[in-house]
Amino acid sequence: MRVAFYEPGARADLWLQELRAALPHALVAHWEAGAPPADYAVTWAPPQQLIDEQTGLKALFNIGAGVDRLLQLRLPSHLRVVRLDDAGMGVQMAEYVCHALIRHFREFETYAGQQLESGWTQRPPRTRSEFPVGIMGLGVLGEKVAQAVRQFEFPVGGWSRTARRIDGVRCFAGQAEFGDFLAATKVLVCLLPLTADTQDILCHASLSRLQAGAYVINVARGGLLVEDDLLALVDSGHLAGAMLDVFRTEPLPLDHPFWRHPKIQVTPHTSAQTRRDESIAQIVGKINALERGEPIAGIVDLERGY
Ligand code: NDP
Ligand code: OXD
Repeated sequence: MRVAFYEPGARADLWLQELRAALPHALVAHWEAGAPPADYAVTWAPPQQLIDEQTGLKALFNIGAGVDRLLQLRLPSHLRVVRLDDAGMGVQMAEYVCHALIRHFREFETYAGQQLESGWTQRPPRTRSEFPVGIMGLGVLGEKVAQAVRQFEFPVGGWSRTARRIDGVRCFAGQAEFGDFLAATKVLVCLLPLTADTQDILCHASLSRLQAGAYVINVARGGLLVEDDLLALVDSGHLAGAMLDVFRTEPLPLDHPFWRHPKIQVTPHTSAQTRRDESIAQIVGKINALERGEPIAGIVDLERGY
């Protein structure tokens, strides 16, 4: 069996070394133009040429949960694209979102400001029922985040494309229930994939339907959020602020107003990093399952875009 590996980052050699160790009977090689036909490809941000040349792939594994970038390429409709299914990212997302939520709810930013001036003033306690959390996207990561947020006894809602049932989560689905979902949300967490249907979904029209003083946490993709609309709504006071991990342009340009905005926190696309060990274990497990003719999870619907 041949496996073609492509990853433009600095850690490509480590991936290759560990993939080889996990697939001792396979020939695992860095993909290069003109490479022999492979049975599987394991890639992040591959070039179009890899897709065009490797026409006999049984599956192409994306080293990430989001496939928006991959789906910008011209892919044959029969190509089986497999994305990462949690692989250690769920717990990181839960950490990040709970941190952002609690930092906002408990006003830790205010205390950090006070400390700079040796201030000692307790803020009055806030009530959880006044901070309902709404999670856009109840997939692998969204559901994990919903469960983590529930542990802190916030009311939790969620919105997905098709109807879902999750214990303790008020579920909304589809366009018909989008308005009700927004109106029921004070802390919005975005965990949607970036697709033709979700591009720019966080815009003036939707964000202004959130409860007054709402807070936005975007950990999915920058293309979901219209950044100027968010800024305008924070500056008008309708939104209390935002914690953002993903941006329309990454790295965030040095002159971007988010850097210096007192009500916006930014992190460098780090809310859930790909864990090499867990990802390789998952990918190798799936290659072995496919070789045995068994079904696998995480196959992307190319038409739907996720
Ligand atoms: P999943 O595919 O498991 O879940 C996607 C969810 O979004 C599903 O609940 C789906 O609905 C819902 N959805 C999709 N389209 C729509 C729509 N048009 N309207 C309403 N709901 C919709 O994805 P994951 O949970 O694994 O990952 C989510 C995203 O998180 C990734 O696509 C990626 O972009 C991002 N991500 C970001 C990372 C970071 O470091 N910042 C790290 C990892 C992922 P349904 O259930 O009905 O299918
Ligand atoms: C992913 C990411 O999609 O890291 O996995 O953003």
